[in-house]
Amino acid sequence: MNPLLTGTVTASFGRHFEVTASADAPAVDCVRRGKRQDVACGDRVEFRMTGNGQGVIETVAARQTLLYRADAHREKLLAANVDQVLAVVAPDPPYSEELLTRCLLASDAAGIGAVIVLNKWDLGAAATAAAERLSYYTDLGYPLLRLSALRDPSLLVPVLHGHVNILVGQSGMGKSTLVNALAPGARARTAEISQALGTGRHTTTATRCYPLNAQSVLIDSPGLQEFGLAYLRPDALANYFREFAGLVGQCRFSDCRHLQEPDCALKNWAAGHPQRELRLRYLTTLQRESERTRRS
Ligand SMILES: Nc1nc2c(ncn2[C@@H]2O[C@H](COP(=O)(O)OP(=O)(O)OP(=O)(O)O)[C@@H](O)[C@H]2O)c(=O)[nH]1
Ligand SMILES: [Mg+2]
Ligand SMILES: [Zn+2]
Repeated sequence: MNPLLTGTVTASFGRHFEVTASADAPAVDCVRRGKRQDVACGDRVEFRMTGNGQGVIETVAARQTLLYRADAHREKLLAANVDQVLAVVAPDPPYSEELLTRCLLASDAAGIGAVIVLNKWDLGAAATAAAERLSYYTDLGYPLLRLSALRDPSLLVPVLHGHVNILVGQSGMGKSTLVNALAPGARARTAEISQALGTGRHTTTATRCYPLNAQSVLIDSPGLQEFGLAYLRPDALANYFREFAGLVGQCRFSDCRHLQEPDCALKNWAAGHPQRELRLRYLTTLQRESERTRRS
């Protein structure tokens, strides 16, 4: 049997992984031993070369962080050992505030710092309107960067420095365009949204690490349409909504689900404020999803 080697997963294509042993070694195309689905881009692994110049991943090292999503049926790992999430949104195509909320919750739950990147700042009034709505999130403490990947992404350079960063967001937000603008030598495929959606496929199909410099990495990921958080317990969810966390113990009923109960501190606080009410609806939607998963 070939010897065990150590390396880092530098790209993940569903069931195939690119493993890189060192900066000057060629990446090895690996599969996971036993077809287990427990490997993510950014994982440190032990692998063996197999006869045909390919490899098999034998073990996955303990992780510092894991960003993942899960619905009732399965888990999807986004990336391991990342320490900063860039939640990328844009005015066109319009971003989903619910998806953004879910992405921020996943980051908070994983103990990973999140920054909101409003891309396509060159789009004028629509971009300004998006920034106004996003001020709700800056009030919660999430940093917001407004920039144009096409014109000038340099605001991101100091933010990325010293971190393992992942770009997360819907298709068409400009994640790969940012990679191409920021990572030396990167040539990630990008496409018009009409093209991407017209074929029913997202432009980026793999999660891939791009080195920025000796201290920093930028990971590109395929556009998301949904972000299941079934792993967050129903009664713990409110604690991940930064504006609701401090109100949780103040409802009249200690087991309040913040739906129809009287004297609900969350509902009272949100009443008459559309964006707060929207966030409360996301919370109750997530609670229902999580409860359903636990019953099934
Ligand atoms: N006007 C404008 N268009 C941009 C900007 N950044 C990206 N785009 C365009 O948006 C489209 C989508 O960009 P991509 O980088 O492919 O988007 P993506 O987020 O990687 O999409 P997926 O890989 O499908 O998840 C392309 O046509 C880009 O040229 C920007 O700052 N301003
Ligand atoms: Mg892309
Ligand atoms: Zn309540």
